[in-house]
Amino acid sequence: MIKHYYWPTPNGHKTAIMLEEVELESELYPINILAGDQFHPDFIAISPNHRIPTIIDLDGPQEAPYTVFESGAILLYLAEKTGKLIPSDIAGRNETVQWLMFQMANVGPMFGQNGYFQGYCPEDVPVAKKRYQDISNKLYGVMDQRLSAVEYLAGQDYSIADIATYPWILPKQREMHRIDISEYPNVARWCKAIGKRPAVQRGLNLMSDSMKVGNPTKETYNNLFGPSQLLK
Ligand SMILES: N[C@@H](CCC(=O)N[C@@H](CS)C(=O)NCC(=O)O)C(=O)O
Repeated sequence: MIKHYYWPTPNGHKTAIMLEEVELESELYPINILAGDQFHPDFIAISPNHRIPTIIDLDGPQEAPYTVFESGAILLYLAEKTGKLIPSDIAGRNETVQWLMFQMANVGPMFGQNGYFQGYCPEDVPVAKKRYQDISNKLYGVMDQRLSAVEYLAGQDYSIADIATYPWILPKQREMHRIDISEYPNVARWCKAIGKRPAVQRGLNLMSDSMKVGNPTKETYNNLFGPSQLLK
């Protein structure tokens, strides 16, 4: 049984999709990051950087509960636990880890900054908007090039690298990041194929009505981007 600490955001979607794909039994623990649930000491005890997603595997290694935070680490852990969605040969495994790291180190943080400056920053900062939009387009270009040669990010098979990346490419994200997908036909093809998977659709549906930031209130803004973030 996996305890799943979750809120329906791009990083949260990754583990929701993964749990559906590998068909592990899970129990949902919503952490409302708009309301500040992530700062509760009980949550920080399992997720020191107060971020969702986080899991506790009640049937962990050494037959004891085992906690994992950071979405990339969770995907790897669940893939290795189940033997699914990551190849077992060294080259195939490393190809998958490489594109997973590409998402964790580039797509997530840079698209996140893009979204902040396009959608939430209380000041208009054109230089930051341009910088992060340019970097986002550049990363789309890298993925498009890769997907012109292979079916999925890690090669010919669907893997945790795709699960990590797909939630950041959804139409809602592209709109916020000011991305024109028609400039990236291979990413568009890949996106369409992944969106057809029933497990992906079920994962994306999990609490799909709850992440409506819209125009954040002062409290919501503070919890997501303001002084609360500094834990002081
Ligand atoms: N690198 C982390 C990022 C996770 C992350 O930023 N989660 C956001 C939601 S998408 C969150 O929990 N925000 C609450 C907060 O920052 O306090 C991961 O991939 O797990």
